[in-house]
Amino acid sequence: MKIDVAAFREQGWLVMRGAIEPSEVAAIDAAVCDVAGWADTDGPGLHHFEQTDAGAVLARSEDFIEHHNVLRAFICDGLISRVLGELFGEPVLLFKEKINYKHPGGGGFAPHQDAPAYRFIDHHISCMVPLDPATEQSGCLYVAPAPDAGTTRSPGRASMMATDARGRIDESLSAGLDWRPVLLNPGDLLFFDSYTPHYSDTNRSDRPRRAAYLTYNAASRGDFRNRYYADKRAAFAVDGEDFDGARVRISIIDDFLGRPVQR
Ligand SMILES: O=C(O)CCC(=O)C(=O)O
Repeated sequence: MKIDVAAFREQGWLVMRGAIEPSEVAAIDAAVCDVAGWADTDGPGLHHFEQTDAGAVLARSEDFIEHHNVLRAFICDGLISRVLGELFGEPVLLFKEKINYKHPGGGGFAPHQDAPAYRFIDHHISCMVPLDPATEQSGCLYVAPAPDAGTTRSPGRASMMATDARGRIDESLSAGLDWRPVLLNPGDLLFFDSYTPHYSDTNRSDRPRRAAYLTYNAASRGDFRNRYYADKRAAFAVDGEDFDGARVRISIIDDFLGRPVQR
């Protein structure tokens, strides 16, 4: 399968259609269900819930690869890390892994770039692996070229846009971006740079819109995964599980628009 490295560098994202065989998609789907089950049974992983009109639902799971062989092999040894090797121009290491479940009524994400949320190193590339159709109704991602797209992205912070205190792209700037919906089906992959502006809406469909997001860095920069999760868990222990009681804290930055669970 051709990997269009030039297109990725030019626009900051790359869609590969039908990259994963249906049998492998089915295996990943089953594995994601295992991880979701851990959230209800005090199993491994870092899990976050949100309130919807239908009740409290699982919003995100992270930090699970040590506990699932199928996911570890897919994430660390499969096609995705090979494609990332081409995009970075060198071997890669996993920085973090997460699943966003986006149940019906689940929150969207305000316009942001991921770079400020991913501490310790200034350049990452993520791969979105949809497990359900990502449509405008179900809350697909919208991406936009960064204002200086087309310049070299690695390893500088040249494409970082001004943010507000919550870490979201300033509204005056995000309003002027050329946003494009990324419509995906299971089996497709979306690769995007940690400086690529993106946002998504609430899921207005009647089915979950699950997707895994797998984030990598160039191996020559070092292995930061353990440090990232130690830091994130420590920050959550200090700062709690919400921002101002109004929005669930699932990231280092305040970009998620989901509501805290009512207790
Ligand atoms: O899953 C989504 O709808 C958006 C995900 C996202 O932007 C994030 O997790 O930072």
